[in-house]
Amino acid sequence: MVKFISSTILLVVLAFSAWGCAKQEDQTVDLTVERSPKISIADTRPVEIAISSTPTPTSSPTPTTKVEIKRAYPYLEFQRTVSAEYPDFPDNRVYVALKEGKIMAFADDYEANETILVLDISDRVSDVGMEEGLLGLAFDPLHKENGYFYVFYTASGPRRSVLSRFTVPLDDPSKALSDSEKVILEIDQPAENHNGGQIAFGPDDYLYVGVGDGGGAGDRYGNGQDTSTLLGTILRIDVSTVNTTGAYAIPGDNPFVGTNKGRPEIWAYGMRNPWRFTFDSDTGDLWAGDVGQNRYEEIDLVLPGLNYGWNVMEGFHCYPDENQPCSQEGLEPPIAEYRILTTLGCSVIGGYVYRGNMIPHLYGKYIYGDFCSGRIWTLNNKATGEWSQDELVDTALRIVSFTEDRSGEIIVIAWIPGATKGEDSGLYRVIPGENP
Ligand SMILES: [Ca+2]
Repeated sequence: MVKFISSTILLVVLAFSAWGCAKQEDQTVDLTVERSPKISIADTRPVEIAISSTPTPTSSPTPTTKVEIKRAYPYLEFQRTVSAEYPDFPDNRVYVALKEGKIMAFADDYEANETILVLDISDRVSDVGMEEGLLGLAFDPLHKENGYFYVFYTASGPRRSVLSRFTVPLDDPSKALSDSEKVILEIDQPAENHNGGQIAFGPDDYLYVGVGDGGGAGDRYGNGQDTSTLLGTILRIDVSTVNTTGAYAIPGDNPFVGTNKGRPEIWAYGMRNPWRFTFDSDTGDLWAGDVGQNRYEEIDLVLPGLNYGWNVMEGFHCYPDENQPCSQEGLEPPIAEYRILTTLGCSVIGGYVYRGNMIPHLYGKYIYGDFCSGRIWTLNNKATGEWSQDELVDTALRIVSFTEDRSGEIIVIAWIPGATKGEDSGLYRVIPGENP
């Protein structure tokens, strides 16, 4: 069982059930938890990082001061922020999604000290446990003209994931129209965990949706390799048709269209819980952090129609027994993995390929982190075609997501360890360090 010595038990219990960890279900872990600022994990197994398709254990990276993390809006705190967006409305506000089912907005200003309640759907959002709630937020590619934004949340009775559209009036985009919900997609969820959560428009203006394997531990419902279900996938749908037909459409070049290989909404499958994915704003590449079971967290470069392996594999390794062979034919390996329930962390948080201007040495590198360890890494595509995985900064934060501001600079969304007021999350900027 998981053992804690802290008065912050609730927060930490929540932490270790985060986004597909489900690790307490089937693995013994002893944790020593300080009240603040960091979790230290009593795990003496060797630190192991593998990269590219030839996993090679390496030593733990040395922390650097290549960047620093600075509170972006120090006068604002929110309860369990899970997502933040910087839509292109004239009022230049920041919109944050709170797990309980609220969207708040505030001025994109360091001195900001007031928030506006944009939307409250806590009456229809099931927020139980750690992995249910309002999980994703995305603005329509034409939001400046139509006022549309989309949310992805969990609901009960029956338990399901819901993709819905809401509308803000263009003359005041800080307030959603109360009766504007248009449900677009619902997916039954057999268990409370592994609900995915990310929704994002690609450079093709189609909406991509990350859907977990349905939960339980080890993919007990067998969804990862089952393409007749939407669970365990990243979906790609066309929501521009909703007004005319009442429903989303399937892009004609989705990989399973016209085949009998699976549901036509599927873009890629074999995912366990792709909590966060993003598109490289320069190349359009789709990068996902797929949360692992008990051993390996992975970063995937997601291509259409490919099978990312779960639950035959976890990272580069056969599952459930990495020492036993498994048939890997047709399975796409990740770009990188790291071993979990070590000091490296417990749940990968997919981030962004950096395309900002403020930190030139990060340009073109994929930035991602871990919820439990607070570490942030970069993946670097070397001239040889291989990837290196380097630690960028080791923070004391519980990182839940990343976003980009209007200049393409990286914002970290994190829960604050040791917070006691219930207003316990904030946004942080990645800024140049003293010794880049
Ligand atoms: Ca995989």
